[in-house]
Amino acid sequence: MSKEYGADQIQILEGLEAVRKRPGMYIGSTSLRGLHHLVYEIVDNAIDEALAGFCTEIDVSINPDNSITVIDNGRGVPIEMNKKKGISTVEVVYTILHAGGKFGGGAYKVSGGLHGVGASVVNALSKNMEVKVEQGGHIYRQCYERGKPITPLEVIGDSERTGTTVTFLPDDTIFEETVFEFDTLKSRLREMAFLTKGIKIILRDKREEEEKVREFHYEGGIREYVEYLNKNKEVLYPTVIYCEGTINDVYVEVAMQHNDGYNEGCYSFVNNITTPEGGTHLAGFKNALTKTFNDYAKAQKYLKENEQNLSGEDIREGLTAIISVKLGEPQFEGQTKQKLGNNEARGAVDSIVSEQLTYFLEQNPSVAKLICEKAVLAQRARDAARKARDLTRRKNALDGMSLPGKLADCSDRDPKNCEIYLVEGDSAGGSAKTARSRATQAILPLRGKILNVEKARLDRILSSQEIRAMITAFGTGISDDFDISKLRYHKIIIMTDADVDGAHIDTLLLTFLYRFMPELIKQGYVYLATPPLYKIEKNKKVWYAYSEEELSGILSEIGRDQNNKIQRYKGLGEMDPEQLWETTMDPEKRILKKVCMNDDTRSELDLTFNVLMGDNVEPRREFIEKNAKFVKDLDKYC
Ligand code: 0RA
Repeated sequence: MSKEYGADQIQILEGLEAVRKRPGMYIGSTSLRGLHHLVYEIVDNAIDEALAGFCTEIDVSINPDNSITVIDNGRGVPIEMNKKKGISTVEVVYTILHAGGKFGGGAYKVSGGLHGVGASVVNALSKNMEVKVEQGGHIYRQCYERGKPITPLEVIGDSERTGTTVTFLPDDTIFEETVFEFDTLKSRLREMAFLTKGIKIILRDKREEEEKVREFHYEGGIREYVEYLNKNKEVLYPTVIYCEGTINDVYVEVAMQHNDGYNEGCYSFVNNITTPEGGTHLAGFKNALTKTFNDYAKAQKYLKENEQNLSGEDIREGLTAIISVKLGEPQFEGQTKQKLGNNEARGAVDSIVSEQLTYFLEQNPSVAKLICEKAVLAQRARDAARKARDLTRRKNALDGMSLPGKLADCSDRDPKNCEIYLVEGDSAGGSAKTARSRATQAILPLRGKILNVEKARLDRILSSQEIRAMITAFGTGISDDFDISKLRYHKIIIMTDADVDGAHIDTLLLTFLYRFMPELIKQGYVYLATPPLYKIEKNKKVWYAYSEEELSGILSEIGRDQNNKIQRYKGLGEMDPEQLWETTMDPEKRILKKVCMNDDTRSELDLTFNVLMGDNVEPRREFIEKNAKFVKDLDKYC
């Protein structure tokens, strides 16, 4: 062994050690999120090979032991000796920490995960990993344990095809959880496929007897992404507007289409990674859109010279858009490093969108007219809403905190101790008021179904009694005025009947919170109460069952006999205050479900709410039956 080789070897080991010591620095976290990140990192490498023009298909399997196999049909990682390091390129790629960007002086690498850390990090955090390369008629293989090679790269057979196959088993001494979620991988791989037009990505779950397979392949790329996001909406015009180009080494792609709704859904990406906080690329897009439409609307007299300009929000009302840029050295800013900082991206997106959108509007005057008219209506509604909001603000200022009349507030003033129950119906609300623990539990009864905020403009939303009552009770204000430090309760608990109507009210309330106070959900302040489905009585003893399984469990325990009295609760109203307290409100005994969301899948979540709240009845029913996936069970959460 040469001295130099030894020194390199030490450096490699130190690198792997650093990753294992501080995994969070490299993959964000060791929770479920970090676990899934390992897969994206390996798939990113194959995507790079696709962007370089050599790979058309990526096959991802969750194996029965929760290891992952990623197969691509690219050129195969080079097996040749790396002169500088004295080891094969395969070993370089999978054992040496890369700062991101290029390695081996090879092709322009544009993807590369949240931190662009590469495959060696995945290897370091895996109990074992196997890399197979098919190239030049042979199959080569190297195996690793916790990032260290345990075999040389060796020929193990012949093959006609080319490509790379990576199998890894995440290290259970590092990750808190090691069971992959099919749906999480499905959403991200679908997104990757939309963002890389032409690529075919296949996901297989081999953990069950019957293999589950999903295939994602979009020749239209982000154009099809926009169609997908609008699929449960009425679109305003059939074409997806598309702009594409490269300026100053920034490759820009934008696709957009309006629907007849009022929400804005602009999703931005850098090198296939979502940027929930936006940044220069998104700013460039918004600037171009606002400027181009105002110029056009004035030229065509949809807006008179003396009228106020359309605001960006007016033009983006009901807009679904994907803004995707690819560039060599992305700079991420902000607290969570999710905001693009490169100034060249702003200019590139702005110029490309301004030029191509202007051309599109000239070529498609009927589409242009529809958008301008919608924006002018939005402008008027916004003026009306502003007046309504000013009114509520002034009221608050005059009355101090004028709380809604129907609210039975708690006496404790420390939000950390306080909870508010949003209760379906006045009668259940009455029982809850009697049952509650007055010091810490506030009750706000809501009458019937609240307004569906997916289908109304802000002025109407703010004129709804129930919604105004919630806003004032919470104390935070909404949208731009939202201030979480003013939140009056650290638990907002939705309590509805355990039936389809109750589930519908849950989703109406969650939609309202998600659209106007998403921070409440993000920070984990929102919960669903779980009332029991059955009451079982035998010899003066009482049990409650919260599911069918629980009922049969209890019955088999106490024995099925004639003296059992089984009552099926159809609604909260059937319980007296004491029962309601005991089963659903007592912090010692109740079950609360925490409502969760995560920035990674915002477009999926928006889509979920469209499905729930849009015009299509069928998918909505399906969703309610399958139960909300953004709800996590916190068993016997207190
Ligand atoms: C050509 C050169 C290099 C790597 C690859 C192809 C390649 C890497 C991966 C990873 C997964 N699948 C792959 N297929 C091909 C060397 C690295 C470079 O210089 O970019």
